[in-house]
Amino acid sequence: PRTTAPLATDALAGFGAQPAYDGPGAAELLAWVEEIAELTEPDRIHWVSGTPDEHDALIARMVADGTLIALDPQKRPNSYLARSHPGDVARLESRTFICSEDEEDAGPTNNWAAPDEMRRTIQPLFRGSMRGRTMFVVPFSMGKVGGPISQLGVQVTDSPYAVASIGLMTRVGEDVTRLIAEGTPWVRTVHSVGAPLAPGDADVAWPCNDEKYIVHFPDSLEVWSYGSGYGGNAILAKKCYALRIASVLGRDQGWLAEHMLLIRVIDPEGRAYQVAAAFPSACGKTNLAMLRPTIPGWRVETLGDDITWIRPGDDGRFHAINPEAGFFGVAPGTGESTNVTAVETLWGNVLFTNVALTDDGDVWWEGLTDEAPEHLVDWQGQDWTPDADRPAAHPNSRFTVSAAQAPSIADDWEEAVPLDAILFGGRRATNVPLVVEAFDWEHGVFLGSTISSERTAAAEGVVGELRRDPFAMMPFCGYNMADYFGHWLEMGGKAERLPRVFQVNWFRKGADGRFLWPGFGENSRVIDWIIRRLQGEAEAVDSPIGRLPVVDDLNLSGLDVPEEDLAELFDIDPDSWLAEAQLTEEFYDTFGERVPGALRAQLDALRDRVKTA
Ligand code: GTP
Ligand code: SPV
Ligand code: MN
Repeated sequence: PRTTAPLATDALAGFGAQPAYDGPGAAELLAWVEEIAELTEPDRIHWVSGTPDEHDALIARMVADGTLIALDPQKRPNSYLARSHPGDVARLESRTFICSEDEEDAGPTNNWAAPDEMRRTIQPLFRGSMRGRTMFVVPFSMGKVGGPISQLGVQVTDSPYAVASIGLMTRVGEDVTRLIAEGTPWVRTVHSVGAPLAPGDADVAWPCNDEKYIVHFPDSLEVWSYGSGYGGNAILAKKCYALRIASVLGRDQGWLAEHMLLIRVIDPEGRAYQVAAAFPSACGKTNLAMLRPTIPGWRVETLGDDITWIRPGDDGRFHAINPEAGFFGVAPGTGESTNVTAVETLWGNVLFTNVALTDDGDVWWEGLTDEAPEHLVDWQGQDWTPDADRPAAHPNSRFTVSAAQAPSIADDWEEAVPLDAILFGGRRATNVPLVVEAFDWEHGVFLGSTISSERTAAAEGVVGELRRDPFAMMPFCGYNMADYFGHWLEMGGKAERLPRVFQVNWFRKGADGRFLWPGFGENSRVIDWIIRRLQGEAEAVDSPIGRLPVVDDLNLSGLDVPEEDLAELFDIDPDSWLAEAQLTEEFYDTFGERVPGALRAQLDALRDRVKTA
């Protein structure tokens, strides 16, 4: 028999009571929660209030039951390690579905099933899936509560790890429930790890199910996720809502939901510019968001590191917010020499997943320090020494931490900011130069639509394999990507002063396989050129693929990049670009007639420029 009475026996005692709100939306919310509980049959319902005390109690319970390992509070206060099931470490694009009424609306890049059919498939999985567990009801806001660009949602979940993560990544609280009760629209999201417990069953540290479904119903604004506890599959406010569902809202309402970081760049004269950048998963957004410039006088403030919502404003400009409240960042490669801001952000209050544990109760991952400790417990709980032939931390191990904790966070990071530039990038060993500027908005949209990038560990698949990832949104666009390209073109008519568009690539390699560009803090030299372009103070030369810097105009002082590497970083090989154009044509063809004519024309124009160069 289900009870809403608080448990008397554990750390969560005294938390979880149903809030009492009146209003047109209250009954609807209650009815929905009741309906999900009828289906999933939890032992108990806990309404999350979002207070710090409740968060602490939740963490205490997870430490007590073995879900989390507490780190040494002297070394890293209030910080914890979760080790996932070895098969539940990343997003699962093959198990992600966009169930629009019309298959064409999902497009060829998404898995699709008819909504009714998918409901028939997943209903039996959710039936009784929360038995023996607590169902948490988590009201959240993306963007500050009540903000002009913000959106609300509720996640029900049987994963306390997901609840704690949502608490760090979004704004959770009763003020959200109150807005919902008053009638503010909200998105329904349901999550179950798919591991019901029979009476007397012992639980495991990371419950999940071999069968996994991450399902979106864009027409009814719902997300249903089953079987996985991993961030992108379980924190439904993030990729499922803030990108897949929100991109559909953006299409219908005239705005953009993008896989972009958001920063403020301040030049030596104190002039500030806001820049958003779309790079695919594990391709450098968090790092650029926390950039510490190596060139004197420049500063970067962090506004967001993964998702940006953009709306046309009354002033003829685009305005952007970071809808999240935390960072769910890639751990490997994060160290003093690459991202010191992240290292400082992680001083405490962090939820780590799948990193290694040191013998003195702290964490470690590849790249945190140059040398690995002599002994570690790896992400799967096994003894590890530096001569092991496997990494100590999973390549997609992550940290979850409140954004406010970054020393680089802008004072006004919760407010909307006008957008001056948009960057598109990817992980490209060849062809794509360090930086190139679009000729205009339409060409910029073309650049975004042609982005390819080498696969990373952030999702399942072969790491390193080149694949298309237009606008870094391939796994996140909730509708037909050709329509999405069209939406971007249309957005160009919605502001008088559009952001300028650039393409960047920190990952070009020499024939010997080493990165030609030092990256990280040195990327400030590219940002410097981009900002000076906005100011009309830097030169560019037209090339077949866009405007390139005059190399002498890049600030390279104090940097040891050999001449020939620099030349290679900007080399435009006509044959490779014709081959690239051919691949783009084949990619466009997968969408058939739906690709906007303006982009086909851009492709023709690119070929003409390459041939006549
Ligand atoms: P998601 O959270 O998956 O969306 O990833 P992200 O785009 O925020 O990627 P992140 O900044 O976490 O970087 C991923 C990996 O790329 C890390 O291992 C970084 O160390 C590495 N990286 C980031 N910037 C650079 C760079 O400028 N050069 C090189 N060589 N590597 C970089
Ligand atoms: C990504 O994969 O792009 C991430 C991590 O930012 S996740 O939230 O898991 O999608
Ligand atoms: Mn991401």
